Amino acid sequence: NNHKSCVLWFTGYSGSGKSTLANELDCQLYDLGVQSYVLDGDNIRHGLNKELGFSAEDRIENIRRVGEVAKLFVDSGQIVMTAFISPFQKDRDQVRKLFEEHEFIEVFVDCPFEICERRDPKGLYQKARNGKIKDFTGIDSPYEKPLNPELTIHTAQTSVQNAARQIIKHLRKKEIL
Ligand code: GGZ
Repeated sequence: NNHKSCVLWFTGYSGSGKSTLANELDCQLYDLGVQSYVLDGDNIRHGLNKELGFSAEDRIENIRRVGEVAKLFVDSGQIVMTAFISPFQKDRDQVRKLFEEHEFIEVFVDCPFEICERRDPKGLYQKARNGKIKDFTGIDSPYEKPLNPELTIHTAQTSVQNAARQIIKHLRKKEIL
C-alpha cells in the first residue's frame, strides 16, 4: 500500500478520548491496508518510561522520549498515533521540530474539562479532588491548549467513528493516504 508516514500527535485532557480515537483510527487504517501503531500510556508509561511520574519535569521527559520513539516509527514508514496529555505547548513544539513539516500533525482532542471530569472512566478525577492524587492535569497541574493545531476534534459532539473518519479525510487531503 502506497502512503506516506506521519505522526498524529493527539493532545487533550485525561478522559478526552485520545486513546479511544487513536485506536479507532488504527482499526480504520488497518482496513485500508495501512501500517499504523498507537503509542499511549499503556505501552509507554508501563515500560520505557516507567520511572517517570507526573511532575512537570517528568512529563517533559515523557514527551521528549515519546517524540523520539514516534520519529523511529515514522522513519520505518508507518503512521504513528501518540495519545498523551502532552500539556505543554513548548514540549509539543520541540517534538514538532524532529519532523518534516508535513510529517507532524497535531490533533487537539477538544473536550470540555467538565465533561472529562464527569466521564471519569478510571475514577482518577475523583481521587484528585479528594487529594489522593496530586499534580492532576486540569485540577492542580496546567493544560495548555494548542495554539495552532492542524486538526481539532470535538469528542463531546461527534462519535468516535466519525471523528476517525474526519482524520482520514484530512490525511487524504494532505496526500498522506
Ligand atoms: C494526569 C494522570 C495522572 C496525573 C495518572 N495527571 O486517563 P488516563 O489516566 O488513562 O490518562 C492519564 C495518563 C496521563 O499520562 P500521559 O503520559 O498522557 O501524561 S503527560 O503527557 O502529561 O506526561 C491518566 C493517568 O495517566 N494519570 N496520574 N497526575 N494524568
